[in-house]
Amino acid sequence: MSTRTPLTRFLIEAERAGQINAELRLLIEVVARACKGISYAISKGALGGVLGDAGASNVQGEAQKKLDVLSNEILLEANAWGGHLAGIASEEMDEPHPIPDVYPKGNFLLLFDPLDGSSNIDVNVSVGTIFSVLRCPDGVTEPKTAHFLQPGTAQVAAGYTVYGPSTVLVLTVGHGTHVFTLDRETGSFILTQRGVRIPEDTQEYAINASNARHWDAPVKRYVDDLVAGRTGPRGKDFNTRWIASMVADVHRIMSRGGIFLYPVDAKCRDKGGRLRLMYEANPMAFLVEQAGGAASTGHQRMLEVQPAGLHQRVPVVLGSKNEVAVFERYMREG
Ligand code: AFP
Repeated sequence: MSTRTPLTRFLIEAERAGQINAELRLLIEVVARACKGISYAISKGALGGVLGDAGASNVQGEAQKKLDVLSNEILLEANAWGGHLAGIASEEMDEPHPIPDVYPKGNFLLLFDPLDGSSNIDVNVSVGTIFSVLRCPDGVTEPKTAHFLQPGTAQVAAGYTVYGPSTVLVLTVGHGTHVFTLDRETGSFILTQRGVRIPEDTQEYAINASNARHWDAPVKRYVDDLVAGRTGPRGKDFNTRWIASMVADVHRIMSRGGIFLYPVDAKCRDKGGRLRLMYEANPMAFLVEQAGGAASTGHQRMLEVQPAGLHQRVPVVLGSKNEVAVFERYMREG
């Protein structure tokens, strides 16, 4: 008998264990199937006519790539008819997307960044999809923005899919973080790691160092001490990586530890930060905490931030929990 555990079996066993209900199981299956479609579209590269700019901008004022638009459409179409959702929010859409009246409504809200890291697509570097699932408030059938503005602690599921050398889905339903690898021969996501544990300490950090002149003093001091290595107050050498695809940088941390930082700086202060709370920071924070790591704004646990806007940005630090605590100490010391 096969010892391989496909995603479907994993989710049925989670339902039997009372961790999820049938509607949430269907939701996750549908999102995973949509991610397979995105993976296949991306893998065509220049042969698929899907590279380059779409010729429009999103709510963030950022130029949309063709694959941003296509990924968003794949996720919207896949989730419209299943009856598991009351509403959808996306980085690519200003307002929440209603479920068409011709379809039944469900009890969940789905939020996603359909293609994170899209500035890397045209140079064939890993990109990904990030998603977050919330409960729709009781009695609400036409959810408005306010109904989505729940803190990260309210998430019932979160995940990302990295479209890299292999396509990997990383998922939590609140009982650990688990890794599934796409078997392209069968089209199934197969469980390849049950119960990720992020090492509590690290010697690897991820930050965009070109922003150094814009950093606040505590951030500058923290990074300078990392660079000083064993000759400085940290007493050990550090290595650095910056892929500029959050999903890829976070997946490295899931795989071997590390700390990821996108602090607020003079360049992005007026926006509140670079990364978005609802569909980037919160799902990643849920996944990282469920894997034994930590995620914060530098001052506050990420999952406890009370959202004020659907596309709100926040400073982000996450990863190996002892290193996140060291960064937070630098921030307290000023
Ligand atoms: P894009 O989706 O516009 O490529 O942005 C990716 C991202 O939101 C996140 O995935 C990266 O960690 C971060 O931005 C990279 O930001 P910089 O381009 O400022 O390094």
